[in-house]
Amino acid sequence: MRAIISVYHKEGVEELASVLVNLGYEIVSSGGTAQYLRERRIPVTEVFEITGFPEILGGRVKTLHPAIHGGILLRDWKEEDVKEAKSLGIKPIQVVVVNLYPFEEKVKENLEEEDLIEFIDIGGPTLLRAAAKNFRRVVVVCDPKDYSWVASKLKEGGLSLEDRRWLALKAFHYTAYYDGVISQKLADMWGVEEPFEVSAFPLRIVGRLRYGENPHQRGYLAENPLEDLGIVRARVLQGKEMSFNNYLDADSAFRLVSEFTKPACVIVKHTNPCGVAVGNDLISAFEKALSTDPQSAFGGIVAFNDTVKEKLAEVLVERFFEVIVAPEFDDAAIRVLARKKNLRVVQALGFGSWWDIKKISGGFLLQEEDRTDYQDWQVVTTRKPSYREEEDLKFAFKICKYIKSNAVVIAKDGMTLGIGSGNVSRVDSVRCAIERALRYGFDLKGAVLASEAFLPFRDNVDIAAQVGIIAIVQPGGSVRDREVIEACEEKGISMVFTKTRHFRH
Ligand code: 93A
Repeated sequence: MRAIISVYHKEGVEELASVLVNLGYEIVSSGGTAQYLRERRIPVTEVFEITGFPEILGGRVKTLHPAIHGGILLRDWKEEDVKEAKSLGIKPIQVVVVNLYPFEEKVKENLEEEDLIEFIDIGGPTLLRAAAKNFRRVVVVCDPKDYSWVASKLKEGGLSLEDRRWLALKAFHYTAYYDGVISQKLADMWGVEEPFEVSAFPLRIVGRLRYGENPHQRGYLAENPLEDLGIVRARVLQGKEMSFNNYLDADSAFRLVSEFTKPACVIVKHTNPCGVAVGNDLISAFEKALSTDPQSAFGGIVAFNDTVKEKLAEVLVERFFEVIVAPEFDDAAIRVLARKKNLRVVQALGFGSWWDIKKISGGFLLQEEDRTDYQDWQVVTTRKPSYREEEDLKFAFKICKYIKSNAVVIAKDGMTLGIGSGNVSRVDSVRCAIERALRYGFDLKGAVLASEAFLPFRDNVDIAAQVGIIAIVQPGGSVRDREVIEACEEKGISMVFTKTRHFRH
């Protein structure tokens, strides 16, 4: 039995090597590793003794030889392979232990290009990839953290197929990451502007945008191979080129509108909804959503959850919008919308993402998507909301999920009357929502209010009561819940706790 060990970082390898020797393995190593092990009295065969070839080109070619790679890649369940190997004197290798030249660490040392390039490992990844490819027979170890459990499994009689597969996946991941770093650093060094760095992540660039969020930022469109739907794959049926912000807003609008089963319309500006409504049909939903805040809706992104038809299209072309997004448009509607040449018409094909990824400096934050059904709603006041109020509470709370915190939604009869978004204090969001609603002449008597996170003080309730709000939904969970509930009791307001909050940062 043979094990090849060729490691740049040598710590910990001595123990693994001695376990292998005790189990009867012949250890084959490249120069430095062989010397390290020999100094620790572990018997080693040097690669050149097997290949009959010295390390050449100053170490650039050490292990790249058929005697090594044939030994790793041969399929012992295939007669031809076994025969061929035998006739050429190639012995099978069962274990491959490699860690690569530390390219990434060397980047930090600001080496000259010529010196840095020497830290691009060629033979190491080849050993790892060959061993990982032949996971059915070969154990590949690329991470010193795995030495000890691999050693104990070997002592216990060997690694399971599942273990070998896991190690193979890790090796492929390691070499992919390694090459990603090289590509990125060389691109930086050579001033190549394409974002090759994304090759290190599960993204595929599919388009270059005119610019990013602002004209001085480059912008690209990338697909996530883990998702085969979503706004990236939507069909742009007509209009000006979609911009970075158009994509962002269309995504937000379409996700929110898709939450409703009744005909619904969402109008979004800068990723925040500024009007949301459900109605008997899409036209009434649109008119209600628009009336929430017609001023903010100007130049907005409008989303529907059903087919856009001719009559609705006629209404839409009377105003200025950037994007209309819907699951379908009938032919007559498309003809009407075509009158507005610049208007982007986007057919969204749904979405299937389970992960939300946010970029922070130096990395990413990943989270599951914010999905939940509110099974835990609990009325905490003497006054119970009526059926209609309950419907509005659910409607308003759903919308909160898509609003940048702090989010406050005032609604009545399936439409938003006022939305407070992105304020850094909750009571400011309450005030904002009320002010907007009053500005457009809405009577808030009998309206409901939703807050995406708990109301920390009773002032929110007092202000809401002044304008006639009758029911409030919020997650609850503040140390002052009692004080807030008491304020509701005093004012005759119903309050519902959801126990689920919807921060959106
Ligand atoms: O220069 S290489 O790309 N050429 C090779 O054929 C080769 N084989 C193994 N580098 C190669 N290695 C790498 O050498 C291994 O990945 C490991 O990092 C290192 C171990 O060298 P040594 O045993 O001489 O310290």
